Amino acid sequence: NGSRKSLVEAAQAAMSEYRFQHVLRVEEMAVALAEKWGVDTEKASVAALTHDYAKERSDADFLAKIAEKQLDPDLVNWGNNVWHGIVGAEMVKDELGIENEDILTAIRQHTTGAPYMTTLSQIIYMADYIESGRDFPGVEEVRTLAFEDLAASVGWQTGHTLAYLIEKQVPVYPGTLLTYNAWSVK
Ligand code: DGI
Ligand code: FE
Ligand code: FE
Ligand code: FE
Repeated sequence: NGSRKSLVEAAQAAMSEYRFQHVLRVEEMAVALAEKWGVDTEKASVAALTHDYAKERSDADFLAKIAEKQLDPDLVNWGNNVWHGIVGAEMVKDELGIENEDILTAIRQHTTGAPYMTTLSQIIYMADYIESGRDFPGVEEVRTLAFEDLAASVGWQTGHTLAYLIEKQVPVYPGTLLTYNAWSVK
């Protein structure tokens, strides 16, 4: 069930202490953003506590879930970074009993974003990026921006993530490109 204590325990059991501490910091930031932007803080807490639930699962687990749930067949061509949100949401649903589609969609979209994101989805996408343990050039500016213009902060993250992937010569998931086109300043 979805009580906070049970979700904290499920997250802790599913991942390293280092990642668990990241999850708790994402929850803190997501709740602060939810208060600022008038979103249900309990939904923000549940989505944050479960967003990386599947991050340490095996590739075989993800491939089995893609087949079981008949997800987009192209997903098999990607890897953990793309799977742990999109496919991981199915594990959160099936293993933790989270049925709320707003929460599941926010988990699905937390890495790649999407052309349309609810305020909850935008909050989880941003909280993951700007939680207090993150440190990269511009983090203070984008933290401030998320509390002033949430949509602009989504565009900021998407542009910087795309530039980072290209700089690293990492393949860009098509959904990430759709997010960039939708949220970059025209
Ligand atoms: O799970 P976290 O580390 O907290 O953060 P995340 O889920 O936002 O991102 C995980 C990784 O995914 C990060 O190193 C960047 C990478 N990523 C984001 N978009 C794409 C991507 N990797 C690929 N290959 N393609 C993408 O479009
Ligand atoms: Fe993640
Ligand atoms: Fe993220
Ligand atoms: Fe995360």
